[in-house]
Amino acid sequence: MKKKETDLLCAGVTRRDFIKTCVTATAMMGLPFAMHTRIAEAVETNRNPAVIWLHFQECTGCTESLLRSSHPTVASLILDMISLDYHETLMVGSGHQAEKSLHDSMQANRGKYLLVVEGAIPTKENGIYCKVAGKTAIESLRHAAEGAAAIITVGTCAGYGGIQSVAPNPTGAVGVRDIIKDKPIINIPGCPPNPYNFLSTVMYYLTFNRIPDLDSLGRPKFAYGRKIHEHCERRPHFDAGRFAKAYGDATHAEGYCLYKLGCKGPETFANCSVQRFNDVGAWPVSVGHPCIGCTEPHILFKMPIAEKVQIHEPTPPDTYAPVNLRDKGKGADPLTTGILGLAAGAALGAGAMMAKKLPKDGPAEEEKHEKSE
Ligand code: FSX
Ligand code: SF4
Ligand code: F3S
Repeated sequence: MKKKETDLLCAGVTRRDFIKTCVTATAMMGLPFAMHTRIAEAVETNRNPAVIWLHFQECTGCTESLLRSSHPTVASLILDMISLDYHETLMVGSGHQAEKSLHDSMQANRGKYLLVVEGAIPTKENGIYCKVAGKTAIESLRHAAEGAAAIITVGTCAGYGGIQSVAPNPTGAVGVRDIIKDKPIINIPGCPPNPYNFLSTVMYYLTFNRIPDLDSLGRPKFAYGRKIHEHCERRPHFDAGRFAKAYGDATHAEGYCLYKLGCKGPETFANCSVQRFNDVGAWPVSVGHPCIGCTEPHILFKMPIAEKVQIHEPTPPDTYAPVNLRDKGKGADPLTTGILGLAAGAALGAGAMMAKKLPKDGPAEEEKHEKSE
């Protein structure tokens, strides 16, 4: 048995759970099913990258949901895939001992470690509103970013400022990308984000040794490339004009669309309606709460929950056959794509269906190569 596999089993992750998680992550990344073996291999023989995890202005919900959730496999895998050298919430050491771990890891792994950041960074009054070990958040971030290979922000606070940055933004809170300009930054927004999005991003990095394709807000396209409105189970009600009118009334109990209660799904890019949370298939809309746009910096806490969002670019539900309007006349006709869509739907499982949700620009070179094999 390979050493890494032993480690995983010791960490309470069965071989079956491990492969299942790799399959889920493979589907989430929009990669062909067969790639899950390469991902499993990369994790098992991984470089065990050193990770430094900093916390600034936040509620710590991101770490809580990542590591103390009902996802024992996800939590164990995250902790086992990486060498977590510094994490203020989890580490046993404190004071000078903790600072020494941070310093030693940055020295030993210079240029190679991953820096994970949770929480916004206050910039007003020279950053005095958030200090750890006598250093402001800006100082700690700049110092840790210097030797990092890449930075992953976890949560909308670290990505874009989050709740702290809501007007009048008394502390001048901003996201990492407003301060660090010379390092690759991957944003995994959400308040909190789905643990699988973080897990899949790390797995992608370990497998391909590069960061995934990102959208204009620095989010991996495989997880944030589609609006949740496209896969929402209440979408047929939206299309039929059936809307919940009040919490707890008959229309709400019937499961009607939550748009008129303020659902931001039509303008929110995320995979919640597909990936869901807590291994029980739940997500905000499924339990009757409108999406509050927690992955969108211009929506989360910037728009009242009950306010209806303007729909700028209506997108069809995912169940319709794809029709490429821009290339009208060049591709297959809608009837053909409809029949192909039905055949594909019958042939593929839910995981494989995710594989067609590739970024608009198509797969990266390695992925194309994998597909042609
Ligand atoms: Fe923010 Fe995360 Fe929301 Fe809380 O670390 S994204 S307030 S869930 O904790 O940063
Ligand atoms: Fe679902 Fe919200 Fe879209 Fe309605 S508006 S279909 S509840 S995502
Ligand atoms: Fe956030 Fe909306 Fe998903 S509130 S968790 S993006 S459903």
